[in-house]
Amino acid sequence: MQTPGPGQQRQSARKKRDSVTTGSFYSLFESEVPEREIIASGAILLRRFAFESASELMRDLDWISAAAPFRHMITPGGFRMSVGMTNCGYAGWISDRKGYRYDSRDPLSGKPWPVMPESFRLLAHSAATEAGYPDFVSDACLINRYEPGARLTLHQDRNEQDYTAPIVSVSLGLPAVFQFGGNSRKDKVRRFKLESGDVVVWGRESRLAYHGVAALKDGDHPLTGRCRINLTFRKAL
Ligand code: MD3
Ligand code: FE
Repeated sequence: MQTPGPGQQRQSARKKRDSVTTGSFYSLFESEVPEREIIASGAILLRRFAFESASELMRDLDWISAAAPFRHMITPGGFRMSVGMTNCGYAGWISDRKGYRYDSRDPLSGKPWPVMPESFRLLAHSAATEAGYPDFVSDACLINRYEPGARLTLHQDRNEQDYTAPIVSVSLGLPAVFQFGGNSRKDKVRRFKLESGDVVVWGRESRLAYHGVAALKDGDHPLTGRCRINLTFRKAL
């Protein structure tokens, strides 16, 4: 038998959970919590897609952050970002007084970023496949750590070479309010709650949409403690 991918594990676990926690009565409400929601054209939310892989992702994150610690980068304008960041893969996103860009090395150590673990690669690939991007190969994973009060102001992700590739994001730990606008900064912003295990695939018409994260509310999560972790998988090179 083939080893199930994270998506398959999730589906069987979800069926099991639903058969235990929902009976015929609650199944009436299943349509209100769809596991797959199109939030904009090109943007697909896969609720709890990474739920079963979450503890393995967190274990792999431990050795990544031991080799390349979370740090608060400085924006070109001289501000310290409230979100702590690190990277793994062939390239990592960095910011300093000189600008935003990808670099194959961690500026703190001068060494290449940690290798992208197999757990990360498999999850990103299976989510992208589920969302209609079976050819997605990510060469960079930016890892964001939000502590209470940390936020990310509205921005576009434009430092990647190829906008035809989607970005896959994985939320772990405390919930966050995600702000999603349009392709112009003036477009109205919609808000979504992203919870632990939620995966969103952002491609095509949504690839250059403005987005941000509201200040993280304090809390305590069994997986991460008092923080939220977000993994964003990109094709940067
Ligand atoms: C929509 N991170 O790292 S992930 C970022 O939760 C970033 O840490 C947020 O925005 C976070 O750049 C949001 C969701 C996300 C990522 C990339 C996108 C949404 C996107 C690119 C285009 C459109
Ligand atoms: Fe972004």
